[in-house]
Amino acid sequence: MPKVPRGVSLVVGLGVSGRAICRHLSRLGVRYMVADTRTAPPGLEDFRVAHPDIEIHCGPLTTLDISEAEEVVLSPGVDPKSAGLESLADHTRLATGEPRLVGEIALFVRACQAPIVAITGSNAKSTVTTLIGDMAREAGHRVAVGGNLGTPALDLLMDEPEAALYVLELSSFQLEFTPWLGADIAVFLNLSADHLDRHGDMAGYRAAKLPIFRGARHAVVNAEDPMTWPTARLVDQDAFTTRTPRCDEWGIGCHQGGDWLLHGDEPLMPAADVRLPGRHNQANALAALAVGHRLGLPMAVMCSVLRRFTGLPHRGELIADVNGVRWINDSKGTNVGATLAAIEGLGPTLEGRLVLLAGGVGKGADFLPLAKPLARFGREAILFGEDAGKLASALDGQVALSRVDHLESAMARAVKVARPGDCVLLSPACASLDQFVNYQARGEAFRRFASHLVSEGQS
Ligand code: UMA
Ligand code: ADP
Repeated sequence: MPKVPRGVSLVVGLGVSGRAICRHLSRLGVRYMVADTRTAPPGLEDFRVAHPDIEIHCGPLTTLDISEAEEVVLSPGVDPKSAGLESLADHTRLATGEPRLVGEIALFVRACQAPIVAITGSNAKSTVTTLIGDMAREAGHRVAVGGNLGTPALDLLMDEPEAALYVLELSSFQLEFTPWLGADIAVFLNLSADHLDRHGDMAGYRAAKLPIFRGARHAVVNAEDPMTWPTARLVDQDAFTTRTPRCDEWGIGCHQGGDWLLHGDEPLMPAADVRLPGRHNQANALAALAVGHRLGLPMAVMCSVLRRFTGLPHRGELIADVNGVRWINDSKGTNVGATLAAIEGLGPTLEGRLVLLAGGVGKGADFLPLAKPLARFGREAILFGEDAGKLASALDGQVALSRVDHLESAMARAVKVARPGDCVLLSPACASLDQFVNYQARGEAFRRFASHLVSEGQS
């Protein structure tokens, strides 16, 4: 069996993070080789050209002897329970006493000199990360923004080494192999069921995210969700809420006859001036304000960003209004919490009802929380993909249901059932990987269809 030689590190995974890890190790002059559990990972030939001297092993890890590898750096998408890795879980490196199995962020922390703002949660990470980045940039800071959002953290270090602040979106997959983070500000936004196929249950999922607080100087947490609180309270801990704030919480309350964002009893701006729609996005705005305040950013600058920011693609994005029917792309709604927020955020704003397009890979989630809001706001739920059956069982009797094979057929059905005043909402509550390359491809399919309806002038 091929073997990783003693003293040589192993990078597992040839995806976006794996390639960033390799570039970083090459620059540091560390000896390493690469393994990918797939027999033909995408981008293999390009990698060989870029790194002609690096040995690559493709296929199950059980066919590679990793017992003497110096350190194994795992890509986030690789399940640490994969056969071949089990022997490493409890090992530490003799030289440093650190775990031998780490992720990309462990390497980032070792190399990063500037303060880090780290953001996790089940939903709204990308939105809040982007908002904080925009606020800091607008206030004149040299800021680099990335992580799970898209640009790997190690690529930021390489491409933007002069940054004075790194704002990172971190997933549970990244955090569970981060032995020490030391963030200046650690933000835990919310917790709802996701990735349970990997983490086992909610306790396991939360435990994977809690390393966000390791070594943190400040925390920003959700006052309404104790699952986001660190196990031991940090001295400097801020909380946001959509209720009237207590003490110096960040919240929403009545001022001049309307809802305002408040810091304690200090009015900041009318809630309706936050450009992003819905109460859930006002919570996101408050989380970003709490972080920005800790960073010392001027309130006027932060509020002007909130007035302007229209949101990221595939997150509650209005694509078309055809004959009085709005088509909204929330393809990034890949778990129940996100879809719940979309239904409850949009439902009350409609003259008509919601036609929900949902389905895909449910990742072991319980879909029952969607039943009541759909009974209240739904016209029909059109279900597709691998877990359509599980969704149907959870929603049965609460809202009209139809089952189709694919998103294309779901959209065709939506054209038939939606009435003026309704909203056709793609918020699948599931990952896309059974039928699409990623959630972006799913959202683009929706965008093409809805845009075509506009050019056809029909609904
Ligand atoms: N894979 C294997 N064997 C391997 C390596 C990867 O089968 O040896 C598979 C994985 O199971 C997965 C796919 O390849 O299906 C990609 O995995 P990866 O670890 O190579 O992923 P990267 O391309 O490095 O992208 C990762 C994040 N992906 C995951 O965590 C699955 C990206 O987040 C992130 O933008 C990128 O690093 C940069 O930091 C995506 C994501 O879906 C958007 N994240 C999840 C989420 O947001 O819910 C956590
Ligand atoms: P993440 O990076 O955590 O996936 P995004 O900002 O990309 O977060 O948003 C993901 C999904 O979560 C989108 O469908 C969005 O509409 C929804 N969402 C946004 N804010 C919230 C919130 N505060 N609570 C629940 N869902 C939210």
